Amino acid sequence: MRTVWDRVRTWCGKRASDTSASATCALLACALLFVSTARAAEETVGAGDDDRSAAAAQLTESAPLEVRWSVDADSAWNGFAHRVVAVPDLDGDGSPELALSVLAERAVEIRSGRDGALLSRFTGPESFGFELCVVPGGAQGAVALLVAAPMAESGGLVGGRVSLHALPGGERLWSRSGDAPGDRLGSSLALASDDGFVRVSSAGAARLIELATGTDVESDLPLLPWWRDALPIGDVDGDGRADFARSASPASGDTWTRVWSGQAAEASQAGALLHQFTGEGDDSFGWSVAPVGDLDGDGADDLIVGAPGDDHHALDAGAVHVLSGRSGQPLHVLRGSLAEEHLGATVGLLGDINADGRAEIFVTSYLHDNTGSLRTRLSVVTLPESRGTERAVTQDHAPSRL
Ligand SMILES: [Ca+2]
Ligand SMILES: [Ca+2]
Ligand SMILES: [Ca+2]
Ligand SMILES: [Ca+2]
Repeated sequence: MRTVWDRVRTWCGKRASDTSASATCALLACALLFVSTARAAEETVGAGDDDRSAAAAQLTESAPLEVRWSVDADSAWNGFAHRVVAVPDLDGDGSPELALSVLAERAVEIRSGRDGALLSRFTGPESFGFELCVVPGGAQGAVALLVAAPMAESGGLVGGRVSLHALPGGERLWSRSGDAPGDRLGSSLALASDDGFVRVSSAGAARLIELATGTDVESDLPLLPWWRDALPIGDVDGDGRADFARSASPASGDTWTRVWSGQAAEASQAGALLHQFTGEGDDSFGWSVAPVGDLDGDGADDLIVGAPGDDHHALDAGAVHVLSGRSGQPLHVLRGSLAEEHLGATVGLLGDINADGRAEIFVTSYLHDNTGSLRTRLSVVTLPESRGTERAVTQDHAPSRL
């Protein structure tokens, strides 16, 4: 799939006259290159594991989409749903919510998981919402949201900023700026394996920050290629240790997602390669990946993979694959139906919003507005009837990628 990648560049071109949008575009370009570079390094590290790779799964189609609700971007190219993460219930209706960023508007929105209603919206500096990370006990035991703005300026310097916000209102609890020009603090975020800390990357190094106060515990930590781009995916082989997944760079033209045994935080000592899933043609399989809990009840966590360039029903209609973590076999496949719909550019588990035992996932797609521009649509979709049991929202849900 060339078009999503192209769209990022197209969007950047359209917004080139807008200084802030240009800065955001520069950041997007850097991030994509960063991912490409990291993954190129990973290819070398992981090459020896390929001998143990599983055969590419043969995917089969399942029932039609059951869309619970959808919300469309207010305008084209505004970066709506650049990042989306599930958040535990905030309004007491028993359903989890979603936090999402509208990147070009420097905004974060909290929306009801039940119906998509806007619960709150708060804004920040340039590139606010580039990364999001849910912190379950971040504000005196209440849920908080860590928001990265790696292109934020402070004192005339683009050092980046990371801030913690109480939910649902978004009140700022603390913020941290980068130390030097070009620092880009907040290029990536990941909760540390020890409770109460988050690992925050900047341009040249990473630091460990205490969530309660925002103060550094360690600084000048090395940027480990494995670490910074590995996605915790749950325990897919049932050995009690969290495993992790990575995908081919979107820019490489390759389409694969690999799953390794072991802790993401220890990814420099990666364990065995458990699965290698390969896409078809230019379907961009692996563009997005997320943990989804144990859907089929076999005691091992499963995963969800987006393929927004899937051409099964129409050119670049897109697809979402739900895969068994233990066997690697497909549990469900959801496909887009319209040309350039790009279903699956962002995917993740929301939870069970109507307590019927069937999981709801969130997924983005694109639709053409009446000017011919593309707007992002965020939808919550019920997975087809499964044999499995439902899990709570994954708290350490890592963001998927644009
Ligand atoms: Ca709720
Ligand atoms: Ca494991
Ligand atoms: Ca399972
Ligand atoms: Ca449900």
